[in-house]
Amino acid sequence: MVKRFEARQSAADVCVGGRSDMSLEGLRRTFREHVFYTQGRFPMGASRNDLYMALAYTVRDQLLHRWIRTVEQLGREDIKIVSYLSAEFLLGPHLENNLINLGLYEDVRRTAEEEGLDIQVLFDQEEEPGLGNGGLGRLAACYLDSLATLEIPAMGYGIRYEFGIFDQEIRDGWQVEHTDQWLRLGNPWEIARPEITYHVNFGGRTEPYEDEQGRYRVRWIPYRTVKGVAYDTPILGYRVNTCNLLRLWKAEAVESFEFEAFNVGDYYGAVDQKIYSENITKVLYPNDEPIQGKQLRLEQQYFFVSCSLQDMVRIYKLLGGDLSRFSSHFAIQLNDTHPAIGVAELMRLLVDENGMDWEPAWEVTCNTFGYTNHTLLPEALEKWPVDLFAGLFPRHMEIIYEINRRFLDEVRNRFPGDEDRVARMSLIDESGERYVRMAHLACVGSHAVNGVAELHTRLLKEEVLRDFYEMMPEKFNNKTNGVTPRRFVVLSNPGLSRLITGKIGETWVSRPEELRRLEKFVDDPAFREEWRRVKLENKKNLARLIRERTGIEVDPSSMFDIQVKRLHEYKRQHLNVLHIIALYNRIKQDPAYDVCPRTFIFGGKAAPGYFMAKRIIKLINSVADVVNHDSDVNGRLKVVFFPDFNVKNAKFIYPAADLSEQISTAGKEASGTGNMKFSMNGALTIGTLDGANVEIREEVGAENFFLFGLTAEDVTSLQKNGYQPMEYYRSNPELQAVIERISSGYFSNGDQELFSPLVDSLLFHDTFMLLADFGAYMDAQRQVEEAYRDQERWTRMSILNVARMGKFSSDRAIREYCKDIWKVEPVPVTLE
Ligand code: 4GP
Repeated sequence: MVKRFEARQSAADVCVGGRSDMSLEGLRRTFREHVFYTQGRFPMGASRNDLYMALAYTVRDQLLHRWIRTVEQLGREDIKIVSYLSAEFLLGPHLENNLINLGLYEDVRRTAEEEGLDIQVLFDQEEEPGLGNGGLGRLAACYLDSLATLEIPAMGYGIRYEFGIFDQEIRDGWQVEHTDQWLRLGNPWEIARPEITYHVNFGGRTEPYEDEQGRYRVRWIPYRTVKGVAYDTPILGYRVNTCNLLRLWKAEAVESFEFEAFNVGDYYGAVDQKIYSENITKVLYPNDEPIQGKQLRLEQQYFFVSCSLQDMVRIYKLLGGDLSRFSSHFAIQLNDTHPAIGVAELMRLLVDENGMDWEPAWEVTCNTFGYTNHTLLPEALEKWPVDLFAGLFPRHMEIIYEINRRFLDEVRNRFPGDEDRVARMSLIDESGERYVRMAHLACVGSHAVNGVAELHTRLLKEEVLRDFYEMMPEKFNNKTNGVTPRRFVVLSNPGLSRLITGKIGETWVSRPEELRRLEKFVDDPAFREEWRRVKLENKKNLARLIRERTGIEVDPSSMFDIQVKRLHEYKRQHLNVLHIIALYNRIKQDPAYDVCPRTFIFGGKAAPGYFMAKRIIKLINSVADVVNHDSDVNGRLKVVFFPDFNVKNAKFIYPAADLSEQISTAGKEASGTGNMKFSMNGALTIGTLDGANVEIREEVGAENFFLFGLTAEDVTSLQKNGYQPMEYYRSNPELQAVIERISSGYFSNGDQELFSPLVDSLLFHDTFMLLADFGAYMDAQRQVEEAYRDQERWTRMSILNVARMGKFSSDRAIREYCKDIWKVEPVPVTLE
């Protein structure tokens, strides 16, 4: 009976009319129905959240139709699917983005208005899923958007953290963390799939045995088993019917374990088991913390990777696929090393669970995986103590040893007698305590390895992964990051989008190369005037928000100089602060000093355990307190720390920037993506030759970019020759005065201890070479000031930045991944 029902129904049958009706009347009716039937309210009694939920469900109904059709397509054996494995997806609010992609934004805004609702208030009601730390997680979200927009069959796989990245409050200038309770009021965008579950094992031991054909086999007898349950979120592309799937896993207890404990009367034991299991997906780890020894994090990684791979194997078998051809159906991308254990897990699934021999299984594995590296910082390269790893995953440890044994044989073959190289390349670090090197596992088990900007990829080849590059250069390729113009221009900057569309039509949204056509309007004074008007409006919006969140009044006609990103010493927010203090000192020395009025805006979270980063936040706020209230400054400089920078707030920040601060130490920032978001919104960049800044400058033209500072090569050679920060300090009186301001306690009510860790670190170590770059940075800032004073010139530069940023659309990046790494083609989805 059930089967017959299934056979007769196609998506089109179910979806004609009814809730997928896109007419205004249809939307209004569906919305009212959801208020009543889903939320259980009369319109009069509906809370803001009820109304938001009802609207979200109304929009989701539109997605489901497309989603079901897309999933039907995925069920074809001849189609290759991209599977993006990422421990983080920093999606941002769904509602507005989905409306834009559906092309329903205006209709729904008007309908809401007619119902007496302010749509902005409903947008504000949405809690964003903060399932990521920063760049890496947001990149994954942009890539999902582009995959769907380009009609590529794809799934995202990750973790459904109950608590995402913490909420940041600034109290007395310090960062205070609060748990992020994004699921508190329900999540209308996900669909629980309690029927899609997998068991994931931990601990225990392995045992050899002979199978029916007398072959040597190994089985894993685990100590514990946890259940993963799928939660699916639809990801719709821009103005297409492709609606892909983001499948996030939640950990639950396996019932049988509970019952066993119950049966022996161990009630608390049963509950413990439940708590233990559920812990695995409780909370996202803030990055930038030393990860070694964080057992739970390793458990999280394995948990989601195992669920995801089991899911793919199940899907493939369902289609009748032969596992020896698995890689022709799935292209799996490892977003950094967090899912790298997948290499060993796929081997285990193929060999142990599906009886494949090692060699063909290894071939499948290598053909399936690609690996993206996101960092050059040695301390961020994941490695796990062998004892911890083997304790949790005894079978994977054996598999990794076997992979390593075979791999090191190859190394010895290629480089006879070079045992140093063998030790360097081994999957096991044996230089002291023994570690499993996850990046090495990812390199060996993937057919493609990529960095995220040209400079980054070059440095990977030359330094971090040099041995691997020498042995297998064909694996290495660059994929410069990109960001989605839908969220970061259309949604965030409607004023600018309208202005652009008015001039060149709206095709730029999916083909941003076409923004080039704006160049011919750069000489049109009326266009430039309009351009400035839009920027000013955006700055007024941000000014309002700043007043609301911090109480600080800022002047929208001043230059908005913005640095928002995670707090990290290598990103050098404190170099920015040194510049502010230098300007302040000039004013104090001569109150008539002609400073260009500026509002310095900072935002970003520090990892809770990162002492220096938290101190930098305190410094920013302390400097803000003094500068903002000094009558000599008289409002010409303002400093703001915008609390709780996240995707939702970002919407107001990027479009309001005049100047974008991209000032990391050269060779440290893999790519950066904020740099792209700013520039696409018409901000000019002051930056070092680091990450994607290099390519941005190439695209927009050196004359439209404020470059300063050491190159990556300079940094390396300075380090080699014994960098002495003190020399720079001694030879620069302005720098001395700046440091003196801080260390004297001027910003800390006379407390000379508060910032001494920062000052000492700069004077005696300065790992990130702020002092070496300070002079050049000051000069570049002077050029910024000069340019800004000439508003016509500035506007031209701003227009040219936007016109030439097409390359940095995530659509371009995803096209490259599809062609060079995944070998996949678009599969258009029709609604009939
Ligand atoms: C970040 C990198 O630091 C950043 O340069 C890059 O743009 C971004 O990944 C996306 O590729 N890394 C992380 C991380 O966010 O957690 O390692």
